[in-house]
Order: sequence, then C-alpha cells, then structure tokens
Amino acid sequence: MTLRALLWDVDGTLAETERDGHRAAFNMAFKEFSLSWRWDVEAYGQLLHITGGRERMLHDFETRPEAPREPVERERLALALHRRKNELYAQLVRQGGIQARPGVKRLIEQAHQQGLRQAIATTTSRSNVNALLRGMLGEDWQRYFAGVVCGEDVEHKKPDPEVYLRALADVGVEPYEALAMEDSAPGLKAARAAGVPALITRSIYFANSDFSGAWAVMDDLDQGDAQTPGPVSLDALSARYAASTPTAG
Ligand code: XBP
Ligand code: MG
Repeated sequence: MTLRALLWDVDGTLAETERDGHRAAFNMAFKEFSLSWRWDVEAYGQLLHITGGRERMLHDFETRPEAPREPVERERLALALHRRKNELYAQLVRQGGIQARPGVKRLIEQAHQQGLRQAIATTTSRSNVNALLRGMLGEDWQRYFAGVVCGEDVEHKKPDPEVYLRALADVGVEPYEALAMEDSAPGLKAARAAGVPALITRSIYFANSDFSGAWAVMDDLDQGDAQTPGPVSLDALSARYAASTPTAG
C-alpha cells in the first residue's frame, strides 16, 4: 500500500482539548445559564462516549430534574448552551490554553512538504476547528488541508463512518491509501468502518481503551512504538504503511 493521505481527528489527537477546553467551557456555559450542575473530570470521561457536544448535553439532561421536560425546550436549551460553549471554548483557545500534542505539527508539515493530501475528519463544530488550527498553524491553516469535514457536515457523527467517507472523497484517495490519525474508540470504529487504517495516539480520556484493530497504537508521535520508534517521521510511517496489507487496519 502507498500512503497518499493523512486524515486527522481533532479533539484528543491534534491537542488535548477535552478536559481543559470543551469540559471547562461547558461548565462556564452551565454557570452563565444559572444551571446548577457541572461536569467533573471523571464524569466528562463517561459522557465522551456520546459524540457531539449538543448530543452529549441532551443525553445528560435525562438525569437532570432541572432540565426542561418538553423535548422542544430541551433542544432549544441544548442549542443555546452549545453555541455559548463554543464561544467560550474559542476564547480559551485564543488565550493559549491548548497546545498541539507532541509531533503533530512536525507530521502535518512533513506531509505538506512531501505532497501528501490531508483532511480534517472530526465530530466537533467548525468554529472550534477554526479557533484551534489558527492558533496551531496560523491564519492560513486551511492551505494544509484538501478537506475539512466537521460535525455540521454529517448526518451521523462518529462512530458512524460518514465523516471519514467524506474526508476520503475530499482528498480523492482510496481507503487503503489513507491513514486516520485518531485517539478514541468511537474514532477508531468510524475509521475502520470506512476501511481506513488508524494510527492511535492515546489521549487522556482514552488512555485505557481497547484499540484492537488499530493499525498502530502509540502514546504520542514523539514516542512512537516498538516498530516505529519516535520521533515518528512521515518517511517512517510511509515505509511501514508500504509493508502492510489493506486488511491490516
Ligand atoms: C469530539 C467530540 C466533540 C467534542 C466537543 O470527538 O465528540 O463533541 O467533544 O465538540 P472526535 P462539539 O475527536 O472523535 O471528533 O461541542 O463542537 O461537539
Ligand atoms: Mg478524538
């Protein structure tokens, strides 16, 4: 197999955005809306199996006597909270609170220089991707990516493969010519269902998840693994990819 494209997840993969980014911003929004509940670090980890911030809140409302009873009201509240949460998240990111994970910028840069196609394949909102990538790669961050597929662009979020199928179409390669860069179990499931091998870099919230079926599992791109010791370069990844079979993912 020849590696021709990298498809990047955002939350947990490009940066540790969940615990001190999204979670903190959700709690700030709850407070602003005079809601009594907060999501602590552990509880948020449990809630992460619901992908999509709005969907996550709607799920959590089920357990909150304070939440509106009518479905329409619940939707309205979730939408308003989510909008505000994303503004607060962007502020946190702009303040410099969230850094790229080790090796991420190096690999994006190398892939760009060597002419690989790259896309973003995420469940998060476009405004969040914009805020994060501007800080990480600069004002013209879009030049690195042939496609940016976000939560708003799909009918079904991860673990559904839709986001990966769209990203593949954007980069114009076959699933067995791409590598999904992921951190989570729902992300791995989505990539595999699209036929794309996945390299997992374990993030805080998915440190102990079962990643069987992944193409590779690393702590991060500076550390690598036994087969590809860090710092992981694009050349090393391409060589490993060339030696694997389409079913290896
Ligand atoms: C990320 C998500 C998102 C973020 C919050 O999953 O599930 O919901 O937690 O972003 P992945 P929004 O990394 O697999 O894409 O509030 O914008 O949904
Ligand atoms: Mg992720």
